[in-house]
Amino acid sequence: EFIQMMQKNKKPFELLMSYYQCAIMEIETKFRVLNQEYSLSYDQNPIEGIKTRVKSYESIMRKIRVKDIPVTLESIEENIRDIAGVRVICSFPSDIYKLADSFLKQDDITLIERKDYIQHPKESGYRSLHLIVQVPIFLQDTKKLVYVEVQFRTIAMDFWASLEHKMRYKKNIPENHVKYLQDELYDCARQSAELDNRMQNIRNLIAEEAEEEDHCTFVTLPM
Ligand code: 0O2
Repeated sequence: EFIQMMQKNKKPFELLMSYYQCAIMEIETKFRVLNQEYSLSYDQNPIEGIKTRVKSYESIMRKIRVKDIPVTLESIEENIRDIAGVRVICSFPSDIYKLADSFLKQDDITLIERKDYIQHPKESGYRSLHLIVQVPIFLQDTKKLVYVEVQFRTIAMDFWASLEHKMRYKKNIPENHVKYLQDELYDCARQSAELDNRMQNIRNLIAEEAEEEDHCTFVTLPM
């Protein structure tokens, strides 16, 4: 059904996909700007990397089937809200919340849904902060609001999720191995969360010490 719809609507479908690409460019630029500002104002680079993707046809098709979505362009556009995906990778969990706040304060961004899998990890052990937002893109004579999913992860969260994602889509893993791998991955997720917290604490301590040092320099200045 999807393939028939695609054949009938090849051009409009390609156009819709190009809007998602434009929305990704808008969002990616916003994060590049924030990173630049943080690096100039605080000598910090909160963003380690940004990955982007437009959902593949296969993945869109799978979602239509699983969620039983009507096969029309309008319904795909309204119901599949993660066709445009931007993944922002940070070093520390605190950077994730700081960036998400600055991003959501921007007046052209509308928050549609927020899922905090860092505070509430998934059963698999998956951690990440997900935001579904709408961003305007400006076309020749119209403004179009486009859904984008932004996933914020630390390096450790991303490392874990990439490996787990590989296992999730691997077929032919024997049943007893699946259970072993799930348990191992869950344990790794727990350990990586602990590592994130310990690294965050070290960074907080270093920042506090630096602040105290600045303060000391200030009070010991000669009169
Ligand atoms: P892909 O290949 O990354 O595009 P939704 O189906 O999105 O409407 P859900 O489950 O509420 O419903 O969405 P959620 O939880 O916000 O997660 C969607 C995306 O988060 C997934 O996209 C993955 O990218 C990621 N994700 C969620 N849970 C897991 C997990 O347990 N392991 C890993 N590795 N990634 C996860 P897609 O479309 O499933 O896949």
